[in-house]
Amino acid sequence: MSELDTLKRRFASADFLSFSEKAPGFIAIDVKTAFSTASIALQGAHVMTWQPKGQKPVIWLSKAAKFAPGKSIRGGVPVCWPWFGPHATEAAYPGHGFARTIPWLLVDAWKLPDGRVRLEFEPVMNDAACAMWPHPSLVKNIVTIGQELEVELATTNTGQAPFPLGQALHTYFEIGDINKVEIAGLAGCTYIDKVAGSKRKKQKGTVTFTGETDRVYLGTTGCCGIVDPVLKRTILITSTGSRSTIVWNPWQEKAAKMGDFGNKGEDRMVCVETANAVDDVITLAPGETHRMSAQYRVIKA
Ligand code: TA6
Repeated sequence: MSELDTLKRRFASADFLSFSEKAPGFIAIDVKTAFSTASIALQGAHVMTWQPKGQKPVIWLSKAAKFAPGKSIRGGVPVCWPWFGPHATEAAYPGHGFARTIPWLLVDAWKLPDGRVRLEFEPVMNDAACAMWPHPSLVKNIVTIGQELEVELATTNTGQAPFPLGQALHTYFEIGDINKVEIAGLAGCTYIDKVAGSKRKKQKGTVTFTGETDRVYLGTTGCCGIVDPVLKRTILITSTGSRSTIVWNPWQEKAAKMGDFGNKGEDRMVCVETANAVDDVITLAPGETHRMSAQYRVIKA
């Protein structure tokens, strides 16, 4: 029996789930709740879309996204784990870790008493992943879909030695116009400006966009907002277990080089990523579990 048929059979009673293939062997899970709809790729336990009823999509997915085993999806909520950015010592290792490009299993899915739907995923650690990550560990991605979207990464050190843990929920948000949005809540934070030679600067006021923007904010407090005057809404982002926030828009030239943003897709997206990166990388002691979560909610601007 195929993996798709196995999933359909196992979750046949879950009337809030349906399964399909976006491409051969590339399984997507569609979730319908009383509050919103969402879709999640099994590869990477990758939330691709989330749209509350009465709202435009909140999570952006490129119209030119590629759905192929081992290829990261442009958009959604990529899981960057167990490192963020380039590997500390191995240049040949994939940027942002391997979690987003390996298969994951849907280990459970259920409806909460309040009508939200919760799905729990675990990765299938193949030989390549184990070779890059020699630390005994478990990781779960727990996605809760309702009037809000919540994504939580839980990592447990099951070994006898501590290890460094870098991670990010590399979330792409749908906006009306990158030239007009502002990000509030990061004022006063130190950030690494990756388009200015990784110089450390201090954020003054809100973040606005006039060109390629790639910043790692450090020691962030866990709450910021994307103020969007075009879509007349604010997307509130609250997080737990995270001390870094990355803000990214590639702008036209870099987006064109990446080739999977579609026609001016970069004008309609901004990444605000909940993370632990650079100075904020975690050292996870044996037996310890670290949880990092992000919650997204739309309020009228
Ligand atoms: O989070 C920002 C960033 O690190 C940028 O530097 C850029 O590389 C972006 O991630 C996209 O990375 P990806 O591997 O998904 O193309």
